[in-house]
Amino acid sequence: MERIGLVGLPNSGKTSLFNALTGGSAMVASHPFTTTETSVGVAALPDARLDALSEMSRSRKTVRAGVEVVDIAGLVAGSSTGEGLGNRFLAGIREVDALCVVLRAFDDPEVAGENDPLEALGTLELELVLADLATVDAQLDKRRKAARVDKSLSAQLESIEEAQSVLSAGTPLYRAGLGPEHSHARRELFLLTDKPVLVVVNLGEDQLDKAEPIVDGISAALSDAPPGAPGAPVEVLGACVQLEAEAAQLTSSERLELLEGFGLGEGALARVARAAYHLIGRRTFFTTGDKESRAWSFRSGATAPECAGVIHSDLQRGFIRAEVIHYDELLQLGSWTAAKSAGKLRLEGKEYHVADGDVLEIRFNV
Ligand SMILES: Nc1nc2c(ncn2[C@@H]2O[C@H](COP(=O)(O)OP(=O)(O)OP(=O)(O)O)[C@@H](O)[C@H]2O)c(=O)[nH]1
Ligand SMILES: [Mg+2]
Repeated sequence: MERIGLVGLPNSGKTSLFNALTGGSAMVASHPFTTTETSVGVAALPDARLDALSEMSRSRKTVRAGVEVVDIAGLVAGSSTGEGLGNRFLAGIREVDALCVVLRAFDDPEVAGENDPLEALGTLELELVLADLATVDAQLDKRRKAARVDKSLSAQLESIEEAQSVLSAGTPLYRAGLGPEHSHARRELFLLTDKPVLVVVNLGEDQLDKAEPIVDGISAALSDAPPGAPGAPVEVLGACVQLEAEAAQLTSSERLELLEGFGLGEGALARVARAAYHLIGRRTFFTTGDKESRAWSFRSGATAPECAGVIHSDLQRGFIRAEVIHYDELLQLGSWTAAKSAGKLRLEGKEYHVADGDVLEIRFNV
């Protein structure tokens, strides 16, 4: 399964965010480099659609989809050449499919380090760019020679050269809007900035009323792409990680009360988890019945048999067809039986591409 990795300077609140998202208990401390080994956890994905289905079916159990999150060691200036925990950081980040950059904005004299999120972004991006540039430079000569002999390698060479010119200008590849087909050609280089990115600005409680200008400032800096680049916008979310972490320990009604007291609605964790889930290309389909209602995670673009295989390999092997209805239509009709008698269940075969929000029942035979 795809994973999103938390990346940031020491003491930016990565592990606090990791624990809050995953219900984990990895060590959090006010000194830098508290995290030395990566930890992996699953963040459950709040989903109002699932809650509504579960209520409709009076399900005894409700099972959420999840997104795998990796807590990575902190990065400092010079990490690309081995400062701090440089190598460990680089290894951790190479293994994930998307990055969640955590920038510290909160001010706390007890916690070592700076709280200028823009400067932190600059430091992080520079290290990532330098590490990528070193990788690209080490490969280019060899690949140019190879492409002279084997012309089929020239498209790949071109996209690596393109990456070099972007990186040489100090721009991370995720900002350059190069398109997924180029990224595919560069995949075997495992470049750090060739992954989709989401930014979380870790705000202090005292900053919640001025969160917008802080978050907007980071968004503006990130949209500063090279001229002409389509540049997919990077999503930036503000969160008071400490407050959210405390709230995550409470029962759901107490949590809502606390967060609403701060004007935070359902809280930022749900938004972070959802943004991460979408960033790594995950989508959700549902199954619902009196036993359980469940959200299943699938890769965007998957077919009905592939989705059946997410439930159980037998269902994929023996797939005959799927009965499908979109969740909102089902909710309107009020029950699976009602949908069936109204003739609203579509029968879909092996070629059907499942849509986010579809409710499925698989017919199979093994
Ligand atoms: N005041 C305040 N402190 C926070 C907040 N988030 C985290 N902290 C504190 O900052 C310190 C560092 O938090 P961690 O979650 O360990 O940070 P980290 O980024 O994982 O740090 P390393 O693993 O050392 O790279 C801890 O003392 C936290 O309690 C916040 O929103 N407000
Ligand atoms: Mg940590």
